[in-house]
Amino acid sequence: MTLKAALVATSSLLELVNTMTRKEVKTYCRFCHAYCPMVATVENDRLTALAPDTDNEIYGGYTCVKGRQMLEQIYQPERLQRSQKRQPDGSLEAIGSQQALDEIAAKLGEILAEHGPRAIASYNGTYSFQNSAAHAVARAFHGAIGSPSFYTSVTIDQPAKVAIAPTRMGAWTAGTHMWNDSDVSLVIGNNTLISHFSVPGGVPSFSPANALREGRKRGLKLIVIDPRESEVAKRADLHLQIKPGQDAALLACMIQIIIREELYDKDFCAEHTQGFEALDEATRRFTPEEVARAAGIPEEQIFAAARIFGAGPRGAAVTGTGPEMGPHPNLMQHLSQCLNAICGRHTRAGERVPNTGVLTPEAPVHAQAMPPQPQWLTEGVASRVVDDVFETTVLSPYGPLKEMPTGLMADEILTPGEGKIRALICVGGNPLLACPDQEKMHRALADLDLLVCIDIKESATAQMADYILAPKVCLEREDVTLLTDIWHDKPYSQYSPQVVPARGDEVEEWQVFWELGQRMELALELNGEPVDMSQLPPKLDLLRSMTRGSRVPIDDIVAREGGHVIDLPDVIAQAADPATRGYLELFPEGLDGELESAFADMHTVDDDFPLLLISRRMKYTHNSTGPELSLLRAKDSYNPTFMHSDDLTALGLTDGDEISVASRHGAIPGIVRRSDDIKPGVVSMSHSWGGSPDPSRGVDDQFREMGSNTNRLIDNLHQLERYSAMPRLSSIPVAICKRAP
Ligand SMILES: Nc1nc2c(c(=O)[nH]1)N[C@H]1C(S)=C(S)[C@@H](COP(=O)(O)OP(=O)(O)OC[C@H]3O[C@@H](n4cnc5c(=O)[nH]c(N)nc54)[C@H](O)[C@@H]3O)O[C@H]1N2
Ligand SMILES: Nc1nc2c(c(=O)[nH]1)N[C@H]1C(S)=C(S)[C@@H](COP(=O)(O)OP(=O)(O)OC[C@H]3O[C@@H](n4cnc5c(=O)[nH]c(N)nc54)[C@H](O)[C@@H]3O)O[C@H]1N2
Ligand code: SF4
Ligand SMILES: [Mo]
Repeated sequence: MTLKAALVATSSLLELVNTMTRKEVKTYCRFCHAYCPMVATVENDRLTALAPDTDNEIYGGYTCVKGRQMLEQIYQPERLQRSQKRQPDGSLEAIGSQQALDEIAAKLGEILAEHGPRAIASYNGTYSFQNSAAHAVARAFHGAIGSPSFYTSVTIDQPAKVAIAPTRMGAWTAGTHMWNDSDVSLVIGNNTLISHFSVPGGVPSFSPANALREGRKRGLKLIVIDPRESEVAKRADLHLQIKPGQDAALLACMIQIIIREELYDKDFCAEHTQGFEALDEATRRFTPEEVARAAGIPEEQIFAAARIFGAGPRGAAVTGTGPEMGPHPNLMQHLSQCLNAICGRHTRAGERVPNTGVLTPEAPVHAQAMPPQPQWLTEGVASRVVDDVFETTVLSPYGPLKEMPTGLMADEILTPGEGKIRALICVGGNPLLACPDQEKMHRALADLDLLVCIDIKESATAQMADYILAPKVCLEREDVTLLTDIWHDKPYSQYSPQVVPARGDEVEEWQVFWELGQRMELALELNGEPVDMSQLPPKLDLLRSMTRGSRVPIDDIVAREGGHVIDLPDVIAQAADPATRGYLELFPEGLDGELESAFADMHTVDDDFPLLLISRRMKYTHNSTGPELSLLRAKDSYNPTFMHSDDLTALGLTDGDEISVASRHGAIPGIVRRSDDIKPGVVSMSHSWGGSPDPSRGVDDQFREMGSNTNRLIDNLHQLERYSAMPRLSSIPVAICKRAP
């Protein structure tokens, strides 16, 4: 055989072997929380292609540009595949994961013995939510050592929604109207087309563009309140381009119009709510005339929004991060829920309950209010930093869960005394970029005796870590869609097996807590069951314990390939049970003071810092994940400072100018981008960009390459929200000027 013939024969043989080992695996994306189903092609244990799963009946083949970059993410040479240990000279050196865990456990043991359990903290960021076993095992570890220092990104996200409002007002057990059978949807600062994140009643997270088209065809009326003509606002029937931070005033005014024009549901209010008269009385001062002036929107639009929403008959008000991070979030969220309550936008007795979950425990559903639990706001472990702040009670399908407020985490590290945090395990999060007051967080992380990061890259936070543990990325591990279990309209679930094996010495997030627990001789418990501490349990065993008593056994989901709507009988809401029913509290303790303060804020202007900086999500990144991937990075290597052309003209700026953005707290460099979809007077920038503020890293000279961190502009203790300690992360008064060359 000639050499050429031999080569041809070898390559066709290789091709044949490849085809023989080529397989297609149904899986789902965990880049964001939408969990889009995908089909992965695997050849010789290597991922060679990723495509949308077009068979899926919920998503209809939807995926986005971020998810499609997972192929690059998994094989990127920069991705960490081995754990790293900080050396005395500051450099990192690879270390075996088992050795790293031995050393970390020994150090934690010392800290525990000397300073007690509260000194050991974990911060569970965005990607900790994406591993379906991570939170449960992290909580089990905290439980076993008795440490309350459990932090997540929820308390710097939307705690008013998940913790404060349901605690003060109570919650409707049978749920609120969903998008799919609504006549109207009132979307307050939530941009699902980019974020793929919403709550029931808003534009669904799953295949949002299709959902919007379907809604429009059905005649659903979409009202959007947003200072920016966001991607969702562009498709709205009515867009109220509000001045940031005036949402509470606007909602109070809409409530008044709905009451005055008798568009509310009198029977529902009489039967299921309390405090209606007080709410009516206290919102009267928010007149359409005054609110229109403060919010910078025409009076007619406020009337139109109230009337369309009031007409319903079905459909809910939902909120997103914009107003949840701005001024008066507890009040704003409460008023949005008051709109739903007074208009009775809840599932009634005899109606189908949208979805009670697949892997969630089965329980009868009554059309009634779960009563308010005001004691949850002031019980539990108290903050050592700020008076009257306690653990936050986050509601989950498994009951109330406690966590400490992340907005105060840096102070809990820096404040001396008993309970001072000395060790922090940071799971799939990047607090140095994500938390308010970046300089303070930098000082805090530097002050720790031990910082461990579980991260795919040397993030700004991981640059300060003593150990970085390399995790498996999603396609290298099995998971199940537990997080989204009750977010769908229909019972839907997907299990994904491991698609490709990890090639290095990667660990899973939950495994880290188990391994530490084993070395520290702890007894971990999941859902009341002891975890086998003698040898690393299979993940599926843990998932089985976590979902014990679920509507569908997890093994049934595991047995099915791909994601499916599960054929389950409809759950019909039963009549209220007189023994357990409660009332939705429309006027909880303290609301009058909050209304007063929102009223006083209607016309406040800071003359020195006359513009308002708001947050937004970007299409090509997920918080700080994405800029390391070539296609996503090619779109933008920095976070532009978006402004209206009127403001640019007034400031003598042009598109692309280098500027300085200053607040009362700090200043950052930026690059201006003209964007006439933004309300004049407003500046819109994405968070979690930039790098460490350590001057030696020269972040201020590299803003074109890595962007700027807006959290340098924010004081984490200024205007802290009551109960949640949620810092004001948006609606920040700023001034802008051209950057000195
Ligand atoms: N000013 C301002 N601040 C904000 C916000 C805002 O709008 N404005 N938004 C807030 C919100 S909503 C949130 S949720 C927080 C986000 O806060 P964080 O969750 O703390 O921040 P992320 O940037 O999402 O951090 C994700 C980290 O996980 C790593 N990672 C990526 N993939 C994986 C993986 O598969 N496994 C593991 N283990 N790690 C992985 C990334 O490299 C990155 O370092 O920020 C908050 N901060
Ligand atoms: N592509 C992408 N997707 C993401 C993320 C990402 O970084 N990138 N992050 C994920 C995370 S952590 C979260 S929490 C979700 C968040 O999901 P969303 O809450 O949908 O977040 P945004 O897309 O920023 O939409 C917030 C909207 O609020 C508007 N807004 C700002 N200030 C105000 C205000 O004062 N009042 C009103 N009414 N509106 C205001 C903004 O202009 C913006 O359009 O998205 C998730 N999905
Ligand atoms: S929307 Fe994009 S990033 Fe989110 S799960 Fe779907 S494909 Fe992944
Ligand atoms: Mo978030």
